[in-house]
Amino acid sequence: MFDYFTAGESHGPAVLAIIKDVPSGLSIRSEMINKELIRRQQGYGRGGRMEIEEDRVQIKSGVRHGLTLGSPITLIIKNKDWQNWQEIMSIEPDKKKVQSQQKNMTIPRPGHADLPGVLKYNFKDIRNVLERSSARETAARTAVGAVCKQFLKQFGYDIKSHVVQIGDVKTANYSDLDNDMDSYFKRVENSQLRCGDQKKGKKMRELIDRWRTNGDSVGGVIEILVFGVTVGLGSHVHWDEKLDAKLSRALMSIQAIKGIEFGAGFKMASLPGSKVHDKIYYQKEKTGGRFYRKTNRAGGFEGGITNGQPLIMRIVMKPIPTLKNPLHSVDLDNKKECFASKERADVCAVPAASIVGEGVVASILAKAFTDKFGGDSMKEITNNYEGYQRYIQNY
Ligand code: EPS
Repeated sequence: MFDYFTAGESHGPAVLAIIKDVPSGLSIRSEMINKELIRRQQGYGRGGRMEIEEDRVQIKSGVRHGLTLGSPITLIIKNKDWQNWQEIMSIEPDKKKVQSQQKNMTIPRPGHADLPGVLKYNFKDIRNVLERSSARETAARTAVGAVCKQFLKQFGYDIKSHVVQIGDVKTANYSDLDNDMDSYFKRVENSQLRCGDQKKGKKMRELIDRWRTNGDSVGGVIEILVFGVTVGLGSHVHWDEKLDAKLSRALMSIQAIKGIEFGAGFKMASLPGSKVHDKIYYQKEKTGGRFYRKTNRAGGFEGGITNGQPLIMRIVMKPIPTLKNPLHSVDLDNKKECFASKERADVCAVPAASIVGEGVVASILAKAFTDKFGGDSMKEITNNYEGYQRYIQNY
């Protein structure tokens, strides 16, 4: 369940997604998907495009009277900018020869899919690659993520994210925070940087403004957290069933993401085992016993299986490759050295990617959850889940 694919070009008529199997009886509203789309559009550092777009979903199948039917769900988000690109991006043959009047894009941007894309697909115009490699596609993934979040919410899962680094400005990771978490994450939601530390957020904003003035771009680090996770999702039995690996693959597929770490992450390399592994405790309660930990350096996984602790993941986003002050490149037409194409671009898309990351995590967890507790309807899944919870409590 919850397999999906996306389609659509950045300046084509729309981006869309089809989710293949969703259990029946899940309550879905356009507004809940729109809320996530709006969150994704709000981050600081975006370029002119975000002033044009006003992302709203159209649900075209799989939902009746607000409830899922178990049939594929089609989600469409129109590209408002299509108005300005109808001829260049025409689906019909180019009778007016607009394309021949427009120059092909022939100078690849270092760091972008441009050069490997044209070589692989035998294109002379880089636009044929960049339209699909564009991060516009993440609007569709965010919409899918909203459906998956709604599913997971029924079982008490809560996915949060915040920006912990922009350029060299760093703020505390979740494990180092001693704030009240509710008010911390309220501040994150009210911050255009998605940073819960106001002073650091101001510095991040100044940094983005500086790189904008310099015609450059800047990346950062996002932390994604999941609370309320059941013990036992994923498996140690097969390499491709390890859930931390599945999450890594999905998160690494977000445009411009170049690395991931869980829990204490790369810091583990410099610590002895005794300072890394989370000691196990047991508490006898009225409802049965409970294993627990006082630390969470594992980030919620042992052996590729969720261990009942919150999931903690951090992903690094490289600076956007489209630069106002472009880098050295080579023209595909004449092979002469020159500077890369200048396109309208974002300076920093880290806060926006933080929302995309939440959605991508939701899609993988919804799938893992139904792999374990699967059924055709919400009722059947709920029964399976509750039976397992009873078993765990009585273990
Ligand atoms: C993108 C380039 C920019 C971004 C775009 C991703 O678009 P444009 O080329 O139209 O200025 O704004 O992101 C989105 C449209 C979006 O919805 O996130 C790129 O090259 O990846």
